Amino acid sequence: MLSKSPTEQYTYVKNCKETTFFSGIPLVDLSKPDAKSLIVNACEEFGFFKVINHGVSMEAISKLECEAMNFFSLPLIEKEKAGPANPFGYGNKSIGHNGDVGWLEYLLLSTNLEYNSPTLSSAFGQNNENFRSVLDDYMCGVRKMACEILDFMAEGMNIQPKNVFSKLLMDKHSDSLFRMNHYPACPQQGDDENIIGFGEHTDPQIISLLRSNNTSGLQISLRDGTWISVPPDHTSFFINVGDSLQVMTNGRFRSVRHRVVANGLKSRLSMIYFVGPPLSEKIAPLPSLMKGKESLYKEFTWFEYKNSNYGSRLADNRLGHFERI
Ligand code: GA4
Repeated sequence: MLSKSPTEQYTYVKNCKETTFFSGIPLVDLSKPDAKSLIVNACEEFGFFKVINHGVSMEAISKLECEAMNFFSLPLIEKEKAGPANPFGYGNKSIGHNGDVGWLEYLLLSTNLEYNSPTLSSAFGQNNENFRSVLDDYMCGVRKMACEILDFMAEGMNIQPKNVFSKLLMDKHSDSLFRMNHYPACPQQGDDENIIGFGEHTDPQIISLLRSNNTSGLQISLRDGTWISVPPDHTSFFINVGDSLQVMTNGRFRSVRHRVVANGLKSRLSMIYFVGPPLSEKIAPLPSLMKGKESLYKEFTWFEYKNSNYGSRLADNRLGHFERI
């Protein structure tokens, strides 16, 4: 159960009837020769796509899902031993440091497991070694898929070398994160309004790779601002373009605004790998994509992005600081 406090202010969104499942989400089969061009088109139009034949074994996925559910089923007092999520650990309802609240609990981790706090390990008790190895297996599989997708993006845009993006993930200083979100079923869900599980935002990183159980809730915003619901699919991964990739492609790829609404009947569990660059990496449009075009952004390091956005609210436009007017 989530802990409750009377002062909590959840956000609600209108449960518009048009927000039925959208059938037009781009689907990419990574084993097919058209994967590169489909990925580029999807990133330009939606900043979002679904991937099948991703190479991550269902066994690795199920084992981690099982570990996560065991953790989230613990009494709150036990889970809180792994908190707060500052910067890494267990968090409950509160997101970031500026008053954002959602109907969820979560674990936020560095993909570099040494950077996580000892309290996190202790929360997994004697099972810690098993948790680590299950998490490692899953992250290895997802990292491999992420590399393949990032190389396909570069090849699809004729950028050389093809590892321009994937080298940032392979760098030992890559500032990548892993997040497991648990959204309990929300009995207070109204007929006309939905409680927000995770408020609308864009991801700051390069790409994010999300896998969830079969519970709905994820919504993305289209170019015209319409919100559409993503049909859940526990066998596939969903890929988001983040702010950093929008900048590196000088706006050609779109960092997708997305959110999660709570489900009245079923709990949702999602696991997201956020591919981040090293802190010292300069984020700027790639010269090969400029061809005489003006850069839409001032150059910044990933550290500067994080630093200037530490105080932001979830829904803020974090690239605003770096846009050229
Ligand atoms: C959104 C994407 C990832 O979940 C995250 C989030 C981070 C956090 O939960 O601490 C942030 C949010 C996210 C962007 C703005 C700041 C930082 C909460 C928040 C209000 C882990 C990330 O990297 O950026």
